Amino acid sequence: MPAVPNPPNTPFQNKAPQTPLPPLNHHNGHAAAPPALVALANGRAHRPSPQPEFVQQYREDSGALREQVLAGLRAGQAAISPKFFYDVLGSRLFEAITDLPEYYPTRTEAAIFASAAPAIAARAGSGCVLVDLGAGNCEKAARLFGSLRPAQYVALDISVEFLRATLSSLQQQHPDIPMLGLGADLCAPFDLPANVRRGRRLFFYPGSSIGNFAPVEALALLQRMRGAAGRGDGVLIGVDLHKDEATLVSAYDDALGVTAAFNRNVLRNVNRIVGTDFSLDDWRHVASFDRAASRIQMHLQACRDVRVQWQGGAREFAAGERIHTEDSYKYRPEDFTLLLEAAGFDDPVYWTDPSGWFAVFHARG
Ligand code: AVI
Repeated sequence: MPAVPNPPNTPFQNKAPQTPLPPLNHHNGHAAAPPALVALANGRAHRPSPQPEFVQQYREDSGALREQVLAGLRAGQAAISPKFFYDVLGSRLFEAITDLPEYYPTRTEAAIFASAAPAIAARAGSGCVLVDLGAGNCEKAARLFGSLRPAQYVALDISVEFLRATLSSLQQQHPDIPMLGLGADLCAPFDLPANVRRGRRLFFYPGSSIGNFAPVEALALLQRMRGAAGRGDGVLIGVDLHKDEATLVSAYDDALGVTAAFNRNVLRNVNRIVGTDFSLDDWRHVASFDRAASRIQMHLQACRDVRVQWQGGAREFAAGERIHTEDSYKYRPEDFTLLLEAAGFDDPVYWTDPSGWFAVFHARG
């Protein structure tokens, strides 16, 4: 896919004058110099603030997206891919989920990063190119900047539009770290553009997003990371661990109903994308734990007989029938270790919390 880089930064951006000029003053018999010139000459020039670069590699094919949704709706077991959760409202609802008392993964992972940061930096080494594959609001990576001191921060999302505001304000807080927003699809082979600096790379995939892939797909994703990683590179991945069923189910079926809203919102997004006529009142949120597969499953269940129509088609759902919307796999540490090794990574280690609910893995390329 062709890269569409933003206009590059101007060559003089961020550069201080190379030879300091003698200080100017206003009492030398000449007319007073303009303040900006005085400031420049005194080495106090107002520098333009650094800006992140943005590259959009992924090109959305709206026809293919529509076909993908309709194929899922027509299937025997109807399904909608979890990628359709994340429209603007869905992304906000997800952020709200991460604040819920029942949703332990985000705060548990943050506590692990906080306590293990020196050990992570000791293994991964500072001064790497930090490639954040699950950037979202970039908060998790930003908390590691102090210990990792990255030579460049690359934030990846399907659309750079989701990254623009966050990355621009992060860049103001960390003017010394060059930043790149990359619009790319994790499910396609990694083809990092030339804007990603050479040097040791650390692929960062926090938040247990790897759990939203079935294990064979997770293996394929890890293999893509391995393919992009050279000697000395590494991966740092957040993984939600297997635990008691009640804790797991309440994390995905909270008392306030935020996860239910997040799940049902996918129907609004599908109505927008393919022109279906889902009525949200007809559907209720269901979260259950499939012990054999070690995964939380989310469904939308029809509250009554429902007919859903779109241009050129329709589907009847009987009361109680379900649409599958998400799996969230929960690993045992030894199983995720095997997955990393099967993908070709070496020397995997992990850090966990005192309850053993979540793990952060590091492995070498
Ligand atoms: C993004 N992902 C890791 C979340 C999870 O826990 O599987 C998505 C989510 N779905 C419901 N709550 C959170």
